[in-house]
Amino acid sequence: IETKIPVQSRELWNKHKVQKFNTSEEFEEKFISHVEWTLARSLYNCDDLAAYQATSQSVRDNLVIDWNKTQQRQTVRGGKRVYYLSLEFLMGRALDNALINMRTDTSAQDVGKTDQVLTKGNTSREMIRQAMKDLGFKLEDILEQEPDAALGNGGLGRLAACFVDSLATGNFPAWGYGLRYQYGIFAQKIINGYQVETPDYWLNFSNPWEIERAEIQVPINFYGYVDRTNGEQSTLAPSDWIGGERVLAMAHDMPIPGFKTSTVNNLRLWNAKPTTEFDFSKFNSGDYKNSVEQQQRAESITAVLYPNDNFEQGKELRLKQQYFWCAASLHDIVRRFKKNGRPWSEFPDAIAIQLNDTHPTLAIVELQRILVDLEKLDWHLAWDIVIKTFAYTNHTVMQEALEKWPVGLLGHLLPRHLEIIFDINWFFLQNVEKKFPHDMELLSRVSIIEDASSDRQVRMAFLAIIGSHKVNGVAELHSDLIKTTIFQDFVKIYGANKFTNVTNGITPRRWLKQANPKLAQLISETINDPNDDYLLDMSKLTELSKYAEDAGFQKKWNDVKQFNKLRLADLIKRLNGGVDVIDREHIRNTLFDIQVKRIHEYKRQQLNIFGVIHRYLEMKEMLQSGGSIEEVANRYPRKVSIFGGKSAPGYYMAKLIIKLVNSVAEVVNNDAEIQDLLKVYFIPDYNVSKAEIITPASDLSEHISTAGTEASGTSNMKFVMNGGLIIGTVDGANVEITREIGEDNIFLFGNLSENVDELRYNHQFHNPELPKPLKRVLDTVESGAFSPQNHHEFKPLTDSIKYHGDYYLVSDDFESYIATQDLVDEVYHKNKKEWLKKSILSVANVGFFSSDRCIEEYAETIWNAEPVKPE
Ligand code: CR1
Repeated sequence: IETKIPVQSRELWNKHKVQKFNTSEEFEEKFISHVEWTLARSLYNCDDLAAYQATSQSVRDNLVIDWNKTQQRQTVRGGKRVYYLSLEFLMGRALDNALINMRTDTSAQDVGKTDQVLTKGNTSREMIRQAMKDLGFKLEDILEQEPDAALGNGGLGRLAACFVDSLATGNFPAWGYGLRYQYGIFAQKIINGYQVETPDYWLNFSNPWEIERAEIQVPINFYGYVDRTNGEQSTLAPSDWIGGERVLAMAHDMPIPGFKTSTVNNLRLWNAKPTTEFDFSKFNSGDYKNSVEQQQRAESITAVLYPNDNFEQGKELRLKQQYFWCAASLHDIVRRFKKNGRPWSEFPDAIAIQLNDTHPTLAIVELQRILVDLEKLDWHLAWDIVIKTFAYTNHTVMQEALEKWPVGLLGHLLPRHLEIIFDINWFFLQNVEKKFPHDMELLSRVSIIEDASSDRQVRMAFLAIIGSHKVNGVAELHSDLIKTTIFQDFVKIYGANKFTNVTNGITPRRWLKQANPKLAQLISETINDPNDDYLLDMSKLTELSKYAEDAGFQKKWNDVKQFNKLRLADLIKRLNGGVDVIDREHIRNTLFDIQVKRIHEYKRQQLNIFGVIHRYLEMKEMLQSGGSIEEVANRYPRKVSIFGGKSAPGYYMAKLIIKLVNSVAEVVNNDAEIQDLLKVYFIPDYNVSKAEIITPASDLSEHISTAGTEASGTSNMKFVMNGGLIIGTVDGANVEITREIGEDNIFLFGNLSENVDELRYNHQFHNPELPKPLKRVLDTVESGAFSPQNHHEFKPLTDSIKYHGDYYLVSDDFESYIATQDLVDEVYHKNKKEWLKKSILSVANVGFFSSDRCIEEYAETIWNAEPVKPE
């Protein structure tokens, strides 16, 4: 590798080579020097926050050493690099994860000899817990100081976070590229039962996990015009884009440690800042203040994450974010490639770029622009390189989430890119015309430019398909659906091989080892895997099947669950102002029924809460008709129904669902007659770190989307990995979960996706009668039982089912849902052994859903990339 240090000086460099800390003593020394030098504090004013900062800085120092070595190794070996472009990375906290993943240079046996505290394959974490204790701190309290890096909305962003973990663990030379938003997803407060958004200024206390790369600043242009005064008329020829506004993209790097490997990869996040250039001609002296203000505007580009999940708003600033990020990332990728001096034709052998949904589709256009306008490649040679480089993952079939940008807006912001898009479209339509002559309908259906008479729009998904060599969905059902619905015509044009499936996965390091240390310990003891190798090879979990019916093992298994339920009960008490919601005495016989995810009509939290209301009404009716509380408890045994999740700030119906849950909680939780047999609680501000407490505590979790609407879901996998059972529809990855763990171990209900169209049609034209139990629920809601001040409060919710076509088919699935909930009660309360057996078998067979498997599939079938392993 190149260096400017003369040969005779290198010895000195090597003599003073930095070292990782390997023992607790070395860690303590580091910690204290960071307290003193980095934080300018001391023994006398080091609080938990300072201790968190100093610990993180120390751990980061270790990671940086491996980070540097990893980058050098990857450069020297020159394998294919993978770039994962995602507008969202929902990372959560970094410290605990780093402690689990981090390697020190001392092997377990060496440390053992010097009497260090060591347990089961978790060297650095246990070592640091002890060292922190010796220094006067409690590791758990220190970890709590870290704010979540919440740079994402939901599943799509968390998937990207799991992927970077698995990429590093699998030793792939892979970087993530994203934006460094100053404000992540808003913090959710619940006031009078309603969601209120407050800003998440997560960088408040500075972020020890980021390395500011002040030297990496990429100029990014917007607006302006295209110049072809060199006599060229064709838009296919190299053209000059004279930008009208310029900002700088500055890199911030986050080290991503792999598990049980010294590979540390990079997550590069871009921050927008003003340029230091100054256009004197535009400003006379009097305009000085205005010109500074205009420069200041640059920062707004990366100020805030758009808080929508599965919904696109079409705002100009969002398009600016997308281009800013694509242009900066591609500039960086191309610069790195050019250092090798390889010919352009080898670009796709050196680089694979994965597009996480259509948000980075402009990267396709930007690469074409770089190759044609700046590198002067022939249009068609360039386009061939582009297609071979990119691949696109689709994450949704929901119409309102499919990105389209008005031609006018795109052309104003990015005039040259619009020309290129038109040319891409022209060549594409030529080919279609050749293959299917005179099929005008087809041409207009597949055109990148949607030609609605009033405003023309650029269809980003079509552009992404045309500019990629592979397109994948995120679960089998979803990948089949995109081929038969939204992308049907493209299957006809390209053939089915361009379309493939990679079922989503989750990282077992965070979602099992970190979130559920008790279960992880029980597993490693039981399958005799003291070094936690199962976290890399999840097929080892099948060993657990042997003990599925073993009474002694079942007891241990159940004890872990009870521990985790108590942990959640504590969290809920804290969030509830110190007042307990859950009766701890009966916690062993209380079914924890949890639905946590973004609030969305398609995810059907309304179905869940209507089910709760139904249960409550049934209980009340039994009592009123003379039943005893014992009889009620026998029919409707103890249950706590837990909700959590954020609504998009502008999503009225979702916000109303939150209010309904809280209003029902108010009534049910205060009804002395039912004696704590039913409780309802909405956990405010659901996020990654709360998910780590919530997920291990579920007995049952709900994944009940209208069939065909949830592309995959990933929390379903997390709950199963933690021994929770699922009630769910035949949708997304529920289908493969059923296949893997066995249909006896999951509670499926509801209509199938192939019947959805017919059912919707039926609602539209025949207005079918509501099932009786649902009618009673809706009548009760409309009577004001949960909104005594305002009987009409929830009318939009009941109306959408009664009068507006029940688009999400709540009425069609309601009876099947409550019947299945009865079955759940039956097994949980009358046959606990059976329940525990199901729980154990679920975990035993969950291995397929490790994101490591997922990344291997991408590497093999889409990227053609290989690991670069440390020696
Ligand atoms: C889907 O709704 C899926 C994640 C990750 C979401 C969810 O079912 O698990 O993606 N889609 O693949 C999305 O955010 C924009 O689309």
